Amino acid sequence: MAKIIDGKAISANVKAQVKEEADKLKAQGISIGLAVVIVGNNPASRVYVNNKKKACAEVGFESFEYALPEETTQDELLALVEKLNGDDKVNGILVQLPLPKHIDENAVINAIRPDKDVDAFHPANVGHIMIGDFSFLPCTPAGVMEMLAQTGIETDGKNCVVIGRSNIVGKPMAMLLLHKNATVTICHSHTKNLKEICSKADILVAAVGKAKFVTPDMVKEGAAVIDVGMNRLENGKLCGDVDYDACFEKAGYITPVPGGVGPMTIAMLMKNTLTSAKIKNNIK
Ligand code: L34
Repeated sequence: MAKIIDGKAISANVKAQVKEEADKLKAQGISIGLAVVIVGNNPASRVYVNNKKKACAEVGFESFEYALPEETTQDELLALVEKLNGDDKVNGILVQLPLPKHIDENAVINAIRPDKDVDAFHPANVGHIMIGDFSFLPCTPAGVMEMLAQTGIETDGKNCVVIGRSNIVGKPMAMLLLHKNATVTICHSHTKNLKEICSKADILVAAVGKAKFVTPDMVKEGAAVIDVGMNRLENGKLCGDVDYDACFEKAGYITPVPGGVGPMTIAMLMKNTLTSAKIKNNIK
């Protein structure tokens, strides 16, 4: 029977640490600000952005929301990013993805100043991560690593399988596990023998975007099963990429959805914003 990894509790620990440090900075007259940009009316993005603003309030950051209409042009969005790049009150800039189809996401990501890129999506930061010399880690994979660490799940020498190869989760997730001495396999839609590969994983990370994709035959007895999926079922319920109920008996550890990786993503965003402010003010 699996032990549930409580993302809410672990994210609360991370946010408490961030708040403690933010309070120290405040005492020195340094305030910390995060700009959150949302374009269009994606209801899921709205929820996530609201959760980010709420977290800012919890840790004592200022948040500046820019909610732009669906019809916003790429040039208008780039102009806003440019303005935020130069705004001294803004330590971190987050442009919530996905963006409307007429906007080139890469063009927007490339426009964010790397030292304010608290998502760590800019190619300069991606490169730093690849080398292992970084200030920011992408929030979701960093959140997964924090969950593993706080739960006492060893990565050194372990077989880790990541399902999904997105720039936001799959690829950086694999790299962070590699930095912690795991043997890492990345699976994707063209992978042959997916079940066989997954069922050898000590740590299985699902980031596919398909509800209940991971079934018990893909899970090794006692494995840690980390669910990055955030799928909305027709009944409006949230569901991860893992068939949670079916895998519960076989897994050693499992993350729920909601209350698993989602809150961790937000806690790590707070940590990155703090880091950005510390770097700017030469605080170690
Ligand atoms: N730029 N875009 C940018 N940065 C990110 O880090 C994200 N991501 C992903 C989507 N687009 C992004 C997020 O913020 C996914 N994501 C995210 C953040 C928070 C939550 C889920 C996804 C979250 O709060 N999840 C809650 C449930 C929320 C609900 O009720 O819908 C949970 O408990 O899992």
